[in-house]
Amino acid sequence: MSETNPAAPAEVAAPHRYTAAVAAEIEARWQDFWDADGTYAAPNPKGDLAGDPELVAKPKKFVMDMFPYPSGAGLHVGHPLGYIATDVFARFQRMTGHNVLHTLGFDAFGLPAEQHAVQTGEHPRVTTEAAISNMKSQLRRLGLGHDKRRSFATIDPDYYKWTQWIFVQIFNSWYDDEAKKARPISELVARFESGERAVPGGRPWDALSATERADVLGEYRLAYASDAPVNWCPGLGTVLANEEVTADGRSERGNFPVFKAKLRQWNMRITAYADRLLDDLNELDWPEAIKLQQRNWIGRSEGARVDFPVDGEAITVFTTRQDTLFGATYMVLAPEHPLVEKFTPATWPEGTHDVWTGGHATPAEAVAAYRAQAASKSDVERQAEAKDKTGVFTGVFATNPVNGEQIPVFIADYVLMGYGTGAIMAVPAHDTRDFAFARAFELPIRCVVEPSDGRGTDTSTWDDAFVSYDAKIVNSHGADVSLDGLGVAEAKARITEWLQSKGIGEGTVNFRLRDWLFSRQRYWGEPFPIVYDEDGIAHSLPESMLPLELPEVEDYSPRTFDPDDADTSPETPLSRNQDWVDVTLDLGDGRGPRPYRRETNTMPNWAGSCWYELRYLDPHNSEKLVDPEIEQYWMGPRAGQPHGGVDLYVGGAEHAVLHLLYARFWSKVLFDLGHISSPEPFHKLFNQGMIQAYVYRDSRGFPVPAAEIEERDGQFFHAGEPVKRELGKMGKSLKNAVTPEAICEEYGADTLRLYEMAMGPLDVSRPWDTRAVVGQYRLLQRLWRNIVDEATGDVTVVDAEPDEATLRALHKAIDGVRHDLEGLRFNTAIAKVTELNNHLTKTGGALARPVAEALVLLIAPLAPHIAEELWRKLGHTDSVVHQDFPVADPQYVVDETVTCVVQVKGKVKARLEVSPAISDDELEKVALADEKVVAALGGAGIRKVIVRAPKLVNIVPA
Ligand code: ANZ
Repeated sequence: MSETNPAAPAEVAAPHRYTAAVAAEIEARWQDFWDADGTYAAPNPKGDLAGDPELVAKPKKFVMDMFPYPSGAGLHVGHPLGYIATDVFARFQRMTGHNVLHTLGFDAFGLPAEQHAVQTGEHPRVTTEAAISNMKSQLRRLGLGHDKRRSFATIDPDYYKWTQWIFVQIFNSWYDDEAKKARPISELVARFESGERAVPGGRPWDALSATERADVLGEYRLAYASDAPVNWCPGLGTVLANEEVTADGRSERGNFPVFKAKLRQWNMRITAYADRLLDDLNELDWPEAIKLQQRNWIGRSEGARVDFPVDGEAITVFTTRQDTLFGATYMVLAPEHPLVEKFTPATWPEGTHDVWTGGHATPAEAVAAYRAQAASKSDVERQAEAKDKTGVFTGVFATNPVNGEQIPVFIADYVLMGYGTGAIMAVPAHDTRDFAFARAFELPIRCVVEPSDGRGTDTSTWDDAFVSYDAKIVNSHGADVSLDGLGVAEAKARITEWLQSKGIGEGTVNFRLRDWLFSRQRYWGEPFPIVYDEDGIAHSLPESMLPLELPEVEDYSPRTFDPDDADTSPETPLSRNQDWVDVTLDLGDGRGPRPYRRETNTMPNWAGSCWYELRYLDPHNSEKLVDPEIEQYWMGPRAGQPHGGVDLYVGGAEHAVLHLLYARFWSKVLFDLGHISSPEPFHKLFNQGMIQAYVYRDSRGFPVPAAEIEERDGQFFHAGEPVKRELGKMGKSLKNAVTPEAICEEYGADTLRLYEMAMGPLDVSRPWDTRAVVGQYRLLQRLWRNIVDEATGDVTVVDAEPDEATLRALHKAIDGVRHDLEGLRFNTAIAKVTELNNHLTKTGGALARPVAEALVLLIAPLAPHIAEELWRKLGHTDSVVHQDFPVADPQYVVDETVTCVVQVKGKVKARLEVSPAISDDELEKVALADEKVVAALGGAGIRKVIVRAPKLVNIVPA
């Protein structure tokens, strides 16, 4: 580190007190120094960021924040909570012998800038870059120790070149179910060519046309285009991922209706990784709540597929309760199920109940009417438990394979096309929804699981289904299989075996997870590195053509439509740029220059955050995504982290399933293809709480500016009028935003940092209270005063040995703060520093140098500017940032003494005050030398001494 001491502070008005003005001067000066010095540069083992080999040889720590979207509104004090926390932790790690990588980039593709562009015609890059630079200067003021050489934004073509490159890798690979990993698609082609693997459809590979081959490969590629039903939001003019649609079937953003529509869209085959995404969670150090959300999202269900014959076809159902097959009294298909069209007979068959027809003259009419009605509802609406069950009979009966019974087939919207097989066998006695449906449609309800709650097996007396996994099967025997008397698990096993032996079913695992819809009809996103040839076949661009940059356009908006008009389809902003769309390229595939049409969708804004941790490692590499040696150094698997990954990742709990699942998926693909050594991106995850704020509302319920509130006798007033106070979010719209600048101006950044860290445990949400900030300011003032003479500005410390009481206070603080910082308990760490500082203030007099120095080092991770300043004042020439964090001397940490009982011949003869750390030998010596013990022994010899340090000595005289 540099030896230079930056210029001394400008003269401040005497006395030399720590004031906001002093803080401002110190902070700006050290921030400049750190930048110029490269204090936070983390060296790589090689490449352009190679550096200090001694630092590289240390154990690494990669400490990372979820990177921000650069909002034009700038930061309020709630935003940097996590950034300060990771900074404190990173600083502590630097001081405890680690090479620490800590930086921050920007997740900069996003809708607000695009919407602004749509409204004003200003290029989103312009507003985004302005927002980034504003945010950078706001963050700089907080003294965050970032390695700025490693920062980037996802909109930088140098960055999204690699996002596109990763897309190409994913497009050009398939999931080998046998090897359980992704492999290059060329290997699959080779297997088809050689006949090692049968081509679906049965024809030899050679016999297929180019289009047919492309179609076959499309069924395997990990990134593929399909016509699957998607969430189309005419009001936004774009399709949305399931995760972006609210529980009531509207767009999360904008609250427009969302419809199911069949559109050709790119998807990522994340479902291929469902099992690995589940299994590998076990090795991660993540909050259990987040792991649980991922597990539920992936939704693994073990069950069976069973075929029910109908008219020479078969309806395949997915069930998790194959043990209840004998209780299946009807079937239900999702209204969209393709078999529905095949079945529907011309007239209602014999045995049709009136209630089944919905009052329609023919099955075709009934089905058409019901389908139209179902199409207007969201999946969530359709699945709602409480809702009345609706449906209609299709006019056909299927055969229950276990007992040959003819059971009616319905369509009903409580069965979803997108889950399982889109068809169920209904067991009304043991499934709540089936029970409600059966009651409404007068269908038989047959008990096949013996109720354990005393209600009996006569279902006509039941009010609801009997649902249990821990009961006996009854009424379940057919011609050649019986389940009677078995428990649920045994019955499942038995019937699955039977189904398999008959070739009419098999055990299977079903996942709730769907493939990830990856296209957006947007301008401000990464263009797809995909072109279509004259046959409409998709080709990926060679690496030499990346990055494929966004074209300049006149109009940034996707076409939006009447929000309620489902019969519309997307028109993307890129599609209107003929020069960019229609190109002649030589893709280097031996086919020479040819005309192509570019893909005109863009990637969703999750893409850029799927792999950014990797780019921090080697941000300027133009040859590779990341150099393997560098990736291994920072991310590779090691003891306790079998899947490698970032050592600490801090962010909000709202990213439980989207970003965190997508990033894990990309890591696994890149790992399988050999590009990285870490199959998991984030080893340890921590969710910080939110900083909330009081919202004040006037009599009409409108928020009034929080800064203008007066408090009198516990009542709140604005402009003389009483207002109501509640706890809410902080933000401009609620007129309660407090900016970090305002607090920095009043107290300094160190005070702000301390206050945010002291407010409560990091994972708990807490209300902001500007009036309480001054408490941390006072701590820093007292700390300063304990070291600096306020009259002269001179350091007051003396070269002396501290007294015993001070040593105890100091080492207890050191011990506690060390543990607290390691465990992210910053609030209690601050409490311990405060306690020590109070002790020193109370003792009075000049501090002994070792105490002053330790105090400064203790606070350095939390309040780095004042620590750096005091460290220099104490005469040091190098930065406090890379000093060793103090280590407690155990002799001062333990409680001062414990009482030891000394017995002679079983009787207590003395009580000694000894150190709890005393050894057996030493205690024996002390006890034998004690006056009372000597007297009790009366000169007799000693046969035996039993010592149980530190509490007991038992002496047996000869
Ligand atoms: C018969 C049965 C009997 C069922 C019983 C449940 C209880 P999970 O655990 O969430 O995977 N199901 C299957 N596909 C469906 C679809 N597309 N739409 C709506 N429901 C569907 O749920 C699996 C169960 O949900 C399956 O097991 C099926 O009903 C239903 F006493 O089959 B079950």
